Amino acid sequence: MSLVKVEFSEKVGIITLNNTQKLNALSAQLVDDIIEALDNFQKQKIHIIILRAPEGSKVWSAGHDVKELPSKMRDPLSYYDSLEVLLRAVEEYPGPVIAMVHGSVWGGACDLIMTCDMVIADKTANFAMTPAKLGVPYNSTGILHFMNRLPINIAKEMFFTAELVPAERALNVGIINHLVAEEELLSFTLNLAATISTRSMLSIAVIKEQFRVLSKAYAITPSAFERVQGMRRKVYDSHDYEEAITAFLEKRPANFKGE
Ligand code: KFV
Repeated sequence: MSLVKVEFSEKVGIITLNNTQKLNALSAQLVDDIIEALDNFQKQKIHIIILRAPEGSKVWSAGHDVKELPSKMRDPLSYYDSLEVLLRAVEEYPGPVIAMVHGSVWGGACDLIMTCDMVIADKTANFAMTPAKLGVPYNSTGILHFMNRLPINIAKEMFFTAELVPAERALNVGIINHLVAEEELLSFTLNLAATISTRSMLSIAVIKEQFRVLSKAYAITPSAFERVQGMRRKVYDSHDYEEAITAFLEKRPANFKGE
């Protein structure tokens, strides 16, 4: 059974993450279902996608499925990890992908909404970037998503504290485009999609691709890349990584040692 619900009109497709029992944690299966929905919409030439959770969800998505993170000694966010595959599918969709957010957004799901082209939210929305709570060495493409979207001090605060950023502040710092009343969340998002749908989709698809290519146009030497990978490895080989994942599964705070 699919973990997403799909609906569409002429140019707008809606994908609802529909695994609320698991707080829409981004498991490999949920990710596969989102990607399949995107592929089908692309074949049907649906130009604009809205990504949402079911109405009234307290949690929009709990982020990467922690139970699917490797236990130790393996990069938890490698190129083919399900979250990474999803982020690329959203970035490469040849039309706008709009995140419509009611409820809290955690970790990898926060990266997902930052990868969407726009974010519309109501006052229940809040956003936490939690790898430091789980001892996870975040990957460089993920860091870049935040650098490209937010002032660096705000991105660092999110990563270092792992605390929820409430909706009003998320608007002020640029995480979200529009903060709207709860009862207007869907109509506002559909209106925005309707406006975009009157524009040239060819032009928008090319501009979106330009933003994607140019926002990643950073040069890095092979040795710098290998150094970063080596530093990340120290983290996923560490006591702290193993301890934090175990602590999450045992529903207790992690006891970090910094090694
Ligand atoms: N992965 C797997 N299972 C999860 C999960 C997750 N991310 N988040 C919650 N669950 C499970 C949880 O273990 C429990 O399962 C059920 O969902 C309800 O969660 O088998 P169980 O015991 O029923 P509760 O009881 O924790 O729900 P609640 O008290 O309402 O709290 C909700 C929330 C979201 C505050 C809490 O579940 C939470 O803190 N979840 C983790 C959020 C998080 O830190 N996500 C980031 C994951 S790591 C990540 O995305 C990445 C990429 N990274 O680098 O770190």
